[in-house]
Amino acid sequence: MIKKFIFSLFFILLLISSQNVFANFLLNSGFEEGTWESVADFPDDWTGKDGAGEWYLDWKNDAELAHSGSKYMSMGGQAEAAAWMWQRVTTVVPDERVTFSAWMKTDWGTPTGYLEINFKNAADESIYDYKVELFSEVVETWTLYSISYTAPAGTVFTDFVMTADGSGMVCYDDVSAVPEPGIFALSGIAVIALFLSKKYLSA
Ligand SMILES: [Ca+2]
Repeated sequence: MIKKFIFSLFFILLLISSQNVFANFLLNSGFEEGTWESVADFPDDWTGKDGAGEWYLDWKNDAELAHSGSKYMSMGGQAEAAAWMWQRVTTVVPDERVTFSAWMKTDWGTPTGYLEINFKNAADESIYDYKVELFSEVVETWTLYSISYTAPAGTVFTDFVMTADGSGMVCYDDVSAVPEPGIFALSGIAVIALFLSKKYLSA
């Protein structure tokens, strides 16, 4: 019976973990999809500030240098120029805590790298912009950075933003935005476990 209980619990946990609760909100999170002919092209599903000038958003294609696959983003510029790109999702709900992560390093120079979660209302106005400076120095190897914040009341749109400024370029690859398993999900698992333990252990 114990065996059966453990099997059932395992199956339920598997079922829960396969649901949206733990899924990445972001599409094309490794920047591999899209038509690439030069660094001036742009990966599918992302929007960015791009154009001529002292700042750059380069979609690089080099399997030796990418964190995964062959493509990654390199952004920043000269002097205090800033560059950023983002993906908007509508799947984050108020009171949900989300973690935004990215593998980052510097391409050249000593730029400042940021991750930012901009929570917006139905009118596309920012309710709260959580922007965190992660480094302002040379980062030679791919390093995983994460920030977490709880979506405020009224959140309808959530923009997950990668930003770089200062002097130099920051590389980004394999980004993710995942909800933390909330109290509701955890208590659900506890209730199921209790139910199964009563059912099987008392049998
Ligand atoms: Ca990649």
